[in-house]
Amino acid sequence: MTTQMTTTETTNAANTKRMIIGLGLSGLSCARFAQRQGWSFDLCDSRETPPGLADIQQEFPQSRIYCGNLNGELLVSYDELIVSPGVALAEPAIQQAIEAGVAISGDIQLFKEHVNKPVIAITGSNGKSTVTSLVGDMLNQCGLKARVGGNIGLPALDLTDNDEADIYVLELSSFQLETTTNLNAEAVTILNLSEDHMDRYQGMSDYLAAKQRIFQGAKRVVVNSDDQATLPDNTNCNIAFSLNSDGSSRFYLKNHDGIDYLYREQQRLLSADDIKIKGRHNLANVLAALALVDAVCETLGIQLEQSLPAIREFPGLAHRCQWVANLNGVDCYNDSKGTNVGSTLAAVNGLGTGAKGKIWLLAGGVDKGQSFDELVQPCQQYVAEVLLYGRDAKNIQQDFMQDGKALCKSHIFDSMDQAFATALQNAEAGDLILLSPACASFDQFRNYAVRGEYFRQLVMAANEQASDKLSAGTVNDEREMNHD
Ligand code: UMA
Ligand code: ADP
Repeated sequence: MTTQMTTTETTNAANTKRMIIGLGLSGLSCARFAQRQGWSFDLCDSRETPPGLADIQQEFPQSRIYCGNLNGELLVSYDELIVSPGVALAEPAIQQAIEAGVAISGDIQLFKEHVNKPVIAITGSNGKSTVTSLVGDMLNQCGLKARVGGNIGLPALDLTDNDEADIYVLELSSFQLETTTNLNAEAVTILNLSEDHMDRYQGMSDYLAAKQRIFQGAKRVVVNSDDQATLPDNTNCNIAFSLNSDGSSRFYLKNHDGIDYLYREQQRLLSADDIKIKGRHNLANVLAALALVDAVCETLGIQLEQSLPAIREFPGLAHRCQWVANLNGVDCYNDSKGTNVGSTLAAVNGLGTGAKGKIWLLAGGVDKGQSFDELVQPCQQYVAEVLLYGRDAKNIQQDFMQDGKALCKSHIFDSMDQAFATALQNAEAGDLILLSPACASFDQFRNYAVRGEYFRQLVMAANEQASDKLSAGTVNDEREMNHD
């Protein structure tokens, strides 16, 4: 069934009968917003006992709360459904309501209708959080008050509790965009497109169609010249960025005497060596951030040059190709946020290029319906062995086979612990151990951050053992020396 996306601009009428679907972060931010507006509303969640239910009942005593399977008959009795991103519009009960003419909305729709400050909106398959945070830092560096939220973890509506912002920077997922109409943002971008969430979409064109809703009413569109899928149909007001210097993009990378520099047209802005976040994918992220800030300079009365110190200082976000420790010459990286093939490709290529040794890649979890074929070539080039664990490890291994032959070396383990122990046993000085699962985490962990922290602790425990051994060795050596 194709999801019907008949989202409408909502009415702000206090007497509209509203149902907020989903009791996660977004649903609760919508409920708090609705309460601040003095609207009446009910709440529901498809889970029998959503987390924190008792507290939610206490916080919203005026609302009826329905838990368990969504009920179409109930939903058609409302004027508007405010649907959380984790709930698919394809749910039969929601489709029944849409067919009956019930309006569909979401937290970003409410946000856009309430806020009248400029908005920068960022989507894409990978790099959203990195670019969103960096753009926020760059604007703050220019002396503005930029507030950052959305899919990055802080619901957009939670930013509206006071009105101090000069500009909002929002990370938006395809799920959020499905319920957003005419965002009318000052500047928007689809950073890149690769397979993700194929369990929620019928294919890439369905997934892209959701992302393209970000273009609706946008004043400026930042496009990635290296990824044609990011271009809107109307190309009038685009600002392009590219990792190539073929002259077609306003922001680009160019090499002089072995050093990459970032340019705006003829102006050299900064050197790649000045940027702390590593890998070519991160240079693309910085170019995108520069283009987005450039797009709002005139409106906000700032100069792009003012923002550059924030780029030099940006340390990167946790769980994204984050260095953890060096264990006897083996660097360990936590890229737990690598939850799809595109991000793991970027991590393997980014860390593999220039590495002295090979990568021991820990991957696996819940595969979200994607194909892992694209990983074969970079794994052949840079990876010693792919150490697989988690629910869909077998699916990944199957994609690494052709006519019964393994295209790259892989092994399935019962747990991440075992995979890590094997990597550690076999890695030689100069090699890397990289957790970049290419999968979602929720078969074994609460979320990617918990998974990344678990990996970090495995590394730190191994680090302590190694230094205990070292100091035991030192003591023994000293004893032996004394004895002598
Ligand atoms: N759920 C149900 N039934 C319901 C409601 C939720 O089973 O009735 C389940 C969902 O399937 C999901 C979980 O509960 O597994 C959370 O869903 P939610 O819609 O309540 O999620 P929120 O807590 O509101 O968090 C959402 C985003 N989560 C999703 O889109 C799944 C968060 O992005 C985002 O930070 C937050 O809003 C604030 O805007 C997370 C994410 O994984 C990090 N996003 C995806 C991604 O980045 O790939 C899109
Ligand atoms: P998102 O918010 O889109 O998930 P993040 O900035 O959190 O993006 O990064 C998620 C994962 O994608 C990390 O593993 C990171 O290393 C990788 N990544 C970041 N930027 C890019 C990019 N431009 N292209 C491909 N992968 C990227």
